[in-house]
Amino acid sequence: MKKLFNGFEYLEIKNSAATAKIALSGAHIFEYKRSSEEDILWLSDIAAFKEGTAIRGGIPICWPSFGMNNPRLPQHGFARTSLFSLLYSEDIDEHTTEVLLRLTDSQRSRKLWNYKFELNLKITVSDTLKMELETINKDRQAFTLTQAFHTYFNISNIKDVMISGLDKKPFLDALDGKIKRQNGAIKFSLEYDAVYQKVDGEIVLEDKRRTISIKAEGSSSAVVWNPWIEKCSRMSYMSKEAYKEFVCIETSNAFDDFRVLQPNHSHTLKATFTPL
Ligand code: TA6
Repeated sequence: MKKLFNGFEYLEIKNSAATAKIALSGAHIFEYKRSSEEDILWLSDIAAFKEGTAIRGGIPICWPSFGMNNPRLPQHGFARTSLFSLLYSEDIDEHTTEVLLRLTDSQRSRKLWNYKFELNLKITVSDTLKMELETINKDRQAFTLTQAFHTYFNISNIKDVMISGLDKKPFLDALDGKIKRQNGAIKFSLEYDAVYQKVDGEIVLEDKRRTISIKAEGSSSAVVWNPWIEKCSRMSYMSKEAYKEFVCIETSNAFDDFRVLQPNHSHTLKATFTPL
C-alpha cells in the first residue's frame, strides 16, 4: 500500500503487461497503462486525493444510483466517496494481477440508502483492464440499482475522436431531455451528454493516439459525455481546457436499464477495456 503526502492510500500494481494505481477511497482506479504505452485513463491535473471526495478522472464507481436516478442520494451515489477494504491483490501470473475490494453497508450508508448489501469490485490488470462490480442484496427486501463505470478516457483532442458501435441505438439526450436515435459514429463539436439503451455490442473509441475496445456484460446501456467549454469551466477539479483531453464512455445500468435485486440475489456489471 502506498500513501500520498496527506496519507491518501492507494495500491500500485506492476506486472510485465501493465501498471495501475487504485485508491481504496471509492475503489477508484486512476491509472492504467500497458508497458511502454500511454495511460488509457485521463486524470485531471487538479484532481483532489482526499477521502470522501471523488477523484476527477480514472474510473469513478457510480453506485447504487447513476446520475440523479435516485434523488434521495448524492449525484452518482455514495460508493465513489466511500472507503473500500482490500481483500487481496494477487499476481495470477507474470502479466496478470487481480485485486478485490469490498464495501458493505454501514450506519452512514443506511442513513442514505436503508439496505444491507455487499459490493465487490474485482479489477484485473493485464494487457487488458477488466472491471467486475458485483452487488449482493443482503437485505430482506428487494432494491433497485442503477450504476456505471464512469470511465474517463485519455485522448489526443476531443475534436479528433470518433466513437462507433452505437449506431441506430436509442438515446436520451440529457441536454434537452429528448429521446433520439444514433445516426452513425459519434463525433464532438459541442457539449455531449447521452444515455444509450439497447446497447449489445462492442463500443470502439478511435483516436489519433490509438483505438480502444470497450466490451460489457450485465449491461444494456452506455453513457457518452463531454462537457465542452462552458460546462467544463463549471466542473469541480477540472481545468478549463480539460474538455479537450478526455471523453467519458460509461458502461452502465442506467435509466431504463435499472436492475431490481431480490434478497440474496446478485448482479455483476462487467467491462473490459482493450487498447488495440
Ligand atoms: O455521466 C455524465 C454525467 O452525469 C454528466 O451529466 C456530469 O454531471 C458528469 O456525469 C460528472 O458528474 P460529477 O458528479 O462526477 O461531477
